[in-house]
Amino acid sequence: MDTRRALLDALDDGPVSGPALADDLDVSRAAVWKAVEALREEGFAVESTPNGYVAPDDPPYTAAGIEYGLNAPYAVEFHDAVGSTNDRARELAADGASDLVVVADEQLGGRGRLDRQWTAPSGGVWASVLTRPDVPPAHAPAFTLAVAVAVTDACRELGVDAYIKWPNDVLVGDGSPVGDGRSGVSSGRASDDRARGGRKLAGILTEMEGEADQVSWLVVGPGVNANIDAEELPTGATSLREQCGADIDRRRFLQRLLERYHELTAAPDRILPAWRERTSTIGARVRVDTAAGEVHGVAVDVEFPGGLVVDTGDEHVRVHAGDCEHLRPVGNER
Ligand code: BT5
Repeated sequence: MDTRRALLDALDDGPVSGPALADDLDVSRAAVWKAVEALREEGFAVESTPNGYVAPDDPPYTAAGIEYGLNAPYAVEFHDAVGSTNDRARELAADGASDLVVVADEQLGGRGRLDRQWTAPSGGVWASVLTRPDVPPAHAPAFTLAVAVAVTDACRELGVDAYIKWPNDVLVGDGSPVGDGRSGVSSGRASDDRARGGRKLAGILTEMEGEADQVSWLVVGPGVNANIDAEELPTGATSLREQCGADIDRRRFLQRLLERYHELTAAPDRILPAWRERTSTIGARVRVDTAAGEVHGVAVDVEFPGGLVVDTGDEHVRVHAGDCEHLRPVGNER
């Protein structure tokens, strides 16, 4: 572990004596001091007190702030603005990096699936997690499901009633009558919401490279509309600011998301059961656009590593990728 991260971890446990940390890490006192100075330059205002160095009360949303107190083994690279965090993570993957999260306040060229645009103004949680899991490429969809669960749980901790639409959307509101006070749905958008089965709070873009039987690198990129006005987003989208009526602590939110993602990917058996509990797709009448054509029917299950099982009335069809539309509000079924 490098001195910077060791220092951040030590600060999380209370005041840190520079000389003691130097001894613990077997580095010079000057190296510890340099690490302290570097954190301060990053905006992480380490205080010097008679008991030693102390972390700031209100850590910033920066690399140091996100790594501080993070209970997951990822280093963070933070950008005020970047083209796409997934593109940056792919560059780092090509250089051999791993266990790294690229985070940006704003993306100038955010991407959705199939080269669609992703609107990513300042204030969002735009992140790409780069790992090299020891699994075959066919298992990659399970990582999308895992991060969808992680995003959903982080939103629910804020009191937002988020749920997952297969395969990669996190939505709010299920088309319940407008004015029920549950979803913050504005009347102008109600019919849209019903058609879509909710308003989109987050999306996920997963990309990878691999050999026949082994993933080389995997980038899972959640994008969450956090402290953004809905007017800045495409129609049908919502944000945590809108849902909560106030700005959220993006640092804490991203930490929870990353911790949950790490927890689930370390115990892959838990991913599917957790996903099933948080989705509105199972039980819904759906239309899925796939490369091979449209599939209509009732979604009955999700199977490892992430395929949707659709009962068409004649047979059970397994869909591995595609855009899914809920044709009927799921309302009470959820
Ligand atoms: C997705 O694609 O939902 C995946 C989005 C992934 C974004 C993250 S941000 C961090 C990382 N870096 C990246 O460059 N990307 C990832 P898809 O299912 O194809 O949905 C795209 C569609 O969602 C667009 O065509 C719009 O209709 C809509 N959309 C665009 N921006 C949106 C936003 N901010 N919120 C909600 N919907 C949006």
